[in-house]
Amino acid sequence: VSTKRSAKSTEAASPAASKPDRGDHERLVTAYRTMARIRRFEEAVGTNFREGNVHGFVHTSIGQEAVATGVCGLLEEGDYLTTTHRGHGHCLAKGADPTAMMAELFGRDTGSCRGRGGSMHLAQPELGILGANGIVGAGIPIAVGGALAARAAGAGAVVVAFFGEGSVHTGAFHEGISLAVAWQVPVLFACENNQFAEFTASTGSWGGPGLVERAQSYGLPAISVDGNDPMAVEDAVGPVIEAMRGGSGPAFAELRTYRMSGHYEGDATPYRDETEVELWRKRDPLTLVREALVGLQRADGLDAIDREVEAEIDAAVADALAAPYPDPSTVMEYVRV
Ligand SMILES: Cc1ncc(C[n+]2csc(CCOP(=O)(O)OP(=O)(O)O)c2C)c(N)n1
Repeated sequence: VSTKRSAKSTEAASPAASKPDRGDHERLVTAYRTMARIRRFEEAVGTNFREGNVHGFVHTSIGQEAVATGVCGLLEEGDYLTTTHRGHGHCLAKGADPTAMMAELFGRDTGSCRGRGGSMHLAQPELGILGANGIVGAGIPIAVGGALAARAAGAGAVVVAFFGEGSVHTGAFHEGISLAVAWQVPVLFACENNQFAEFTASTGSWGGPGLVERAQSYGLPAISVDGNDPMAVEDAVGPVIEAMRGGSGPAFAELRTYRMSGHYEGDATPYRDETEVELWRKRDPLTLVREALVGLQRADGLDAIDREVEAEIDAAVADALAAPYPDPSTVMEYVRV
């Protein structure tokens, strides 16, 4: 790629971008801890990919932690989610155990899918995690099916379909959102707009109006939120989820964020503009929450949280490294033929 393509996002420099300065400090600390766990997990995944411990392609969500944290913080145990090839943060924020997840990425027998799935096929149905997915858009119809089942069960559960803005070009998005509106099932279409789909800036990759207008054209309510501010995400998405629990139909939320990682580990990102990256770095979700707590004079516990999280993830890596690979004789287990 010879010409750097800018995502032309104005969010980073925009005075309208929200700052996480609302709410009490406990909400901020809780969000900080969840985001720090995701950040540290993703950093460890990157290191271990380079060291050859993580197999296959791996996509991290560094910079996007406030989306997973804000949305999943609103979910209850009985709620469900589907996610994508970039789903580690969503799974952790929904309650997945980092030790079982790390072992899964390392292909070990102690992994959450016994080492069969890896990063792009993480799933823990017992936690409501219906699955990551290597096929762009493919989690969306699964979420709609989950929402149909949830409504039939009658317990007020909701389903969140996480997907990137690149997925709105797929037939699965069109089919899934159309059917959800027709059936009026409780699914939140959570579109994580991280400004890029692989190596293509999102701006200019569609000719029509924005994501919200596109979603509204299907006949469902749609909002757009600062996805680098976990409090803004909670405040905006909370009432939407509550309405769905009360029986309202599906809804769409664009969460505006920025992928600080490459598309996959090892992507040197020659296609993007460094000035833009630097602007977004100033709006790093962890930095924003730390600054908000400093402003409230309540940041004293954050370094201890960092140390706890680091120890937890280091232990997860050590555990994964020590765990056995699945025995070759079990290769046909869990496979339907
Ligand atoms: C159906 C399908 N088409 C193409 C691909 C190749 N592919 C993998 S990730 C990706 C970009 C996805 O962008 P987006 O949905 O915005 O998610 P992000 O990577 O930004 O999180 C593409 C095109 C695929 N995996 N599946």
